[in-house]
Amino acid sequence: MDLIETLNAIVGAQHVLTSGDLSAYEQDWRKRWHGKALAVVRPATTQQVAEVVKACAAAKVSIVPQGGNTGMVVGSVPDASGQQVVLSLQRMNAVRQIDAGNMTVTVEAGCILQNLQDAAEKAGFLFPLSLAAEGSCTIGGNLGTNAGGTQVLRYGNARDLCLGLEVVNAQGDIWSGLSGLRKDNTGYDLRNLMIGSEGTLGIITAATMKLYPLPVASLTAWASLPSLAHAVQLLGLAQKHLASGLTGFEVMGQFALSLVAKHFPQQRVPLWDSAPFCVVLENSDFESEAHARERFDHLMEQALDAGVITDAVVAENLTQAKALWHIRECIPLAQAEEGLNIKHDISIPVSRIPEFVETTDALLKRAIPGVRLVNFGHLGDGNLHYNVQCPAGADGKAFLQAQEPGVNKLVFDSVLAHGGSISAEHGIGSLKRDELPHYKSAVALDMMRAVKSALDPLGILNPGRVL
Ligand code: FAD
Ligand code: 2HG
Ligand code: ZN
Repeated sequence: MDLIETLNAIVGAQHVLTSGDLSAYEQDWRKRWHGKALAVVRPATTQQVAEVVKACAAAKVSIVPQGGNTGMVVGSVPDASGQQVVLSLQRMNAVRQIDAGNMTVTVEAGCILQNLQDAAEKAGFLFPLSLAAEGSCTIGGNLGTNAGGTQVLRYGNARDLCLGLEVVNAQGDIWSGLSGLRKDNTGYDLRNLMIGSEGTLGIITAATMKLYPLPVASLTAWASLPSLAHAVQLLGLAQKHLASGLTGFEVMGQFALSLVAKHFPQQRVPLWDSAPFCVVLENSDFESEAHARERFDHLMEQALDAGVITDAVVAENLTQAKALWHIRECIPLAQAEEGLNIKHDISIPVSRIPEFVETTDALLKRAIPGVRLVNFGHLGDGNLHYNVQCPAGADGKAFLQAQEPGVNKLVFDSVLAHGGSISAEHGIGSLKRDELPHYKSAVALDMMRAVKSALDPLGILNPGRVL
């Protein structure tokens, strides 16, 4: 039997896609890469995933695990050879169990993040991982990339929310590690090795994740600020006044907001044209709405009096709060509408972010007259999206071709000089693979290669990604 026939026998021929329009599986979200798959295989059970891996290993055919295909670093699409199998987890989307007493949920890898949030809420809990792609990204992809998003400041990233995994390894064996344990010191931490490995060490088929109490009230405010340094000051004030009630703190540069105003005019972006930066912040309260409002109003008054912010609006109700967050979440979409751009998802100590931006902006503007800089992101986590858009009227594709390597070197060298990391939450994929050796120590890379060859000696799991 050839491989396709074997795969048909395992998952059913209707779930082995080899013809028709497969672009949803073969092209990345940003449309930067168009690959060609030997087949897209859609198993329904962990057992089927294991059999698919065994069949591919026997045929020496490599596998690209895929969830919602919303990744930002070209990690979930096949190469152009037409020889890789895309293993889509989308049909494995069940919420298997909610353990209310243990405050955990066990969920299959293909479950869409928003569906998991909804299931948790229905059971009276909060599942806090939250990102703009939550309507289509999956929990398997979130763990594969160790996704961050807008609540990391309070609840941590995908890794921090995970207690256990079920994984099919490169040999096609199933590791059942779906523990809901908060403590387990029985040797090497395989769970943490898998999380963030971008499909290169194993295929996550299910996970046990932490749940939290739902806050009684959540308030959102939007403030304008004279500079990024003032945003860092506001963060300090908010942490002091709200403590663990501060559940979100996002910064947005004026040009980033102007793109939302331009491409989504139906959204009314507050205060953007009056200041170089705006911040959206969230206060979650476990006492009452009145308590939340009192603390929030006090914070805003203090910030205004101290000249840290120039103006502010506090959402009156949930609809207004959602509208404010929606503006922030629209920035990547508005940037995509504006055209191709060079993305940098960087991590810098919060205290050094203003200096990083000032220095790097100046270097880029000198190197590329007219360049447009899109700054926004998770300031509370020291995670900035520092994206470079071509000069107005220039062709995005030609700009990328001519400038991408030079721009990356300039930005990443500056990140290194400011004690940062070239990937905060999106991962390495194939987009940043060749940059990694310049910014990660040779010793660390050697250890990573040793892990990869020990767990996947044939190199069949997502080759060419990360390493
Ligand atoms: P995919 O894109 O399908 O895969 C991503 C990687 O994980 C690939 O390497 C893939 O091989 C691997 N993978 C997928 N499933 C599995 C599995 N079951 N087992 C092992 N490996 C697997 N990311 C953030 O961190 N924070 C944000 O705020 C954020 N905002 C975004 C906003 C928009 C509009 C978009 C389009 C993307 C955003 N992202 C963000 C990036 C992306 O949504 C995340 O990386 C997300 O975690 C990817 O999930 P996915 O299911 O789409 O994974
Ligand atoms: C976000 O925070 C995402 O919105 C996407 O991580 C970032 O588009 C980007 O650069
Ligand atoms: Zn982000």
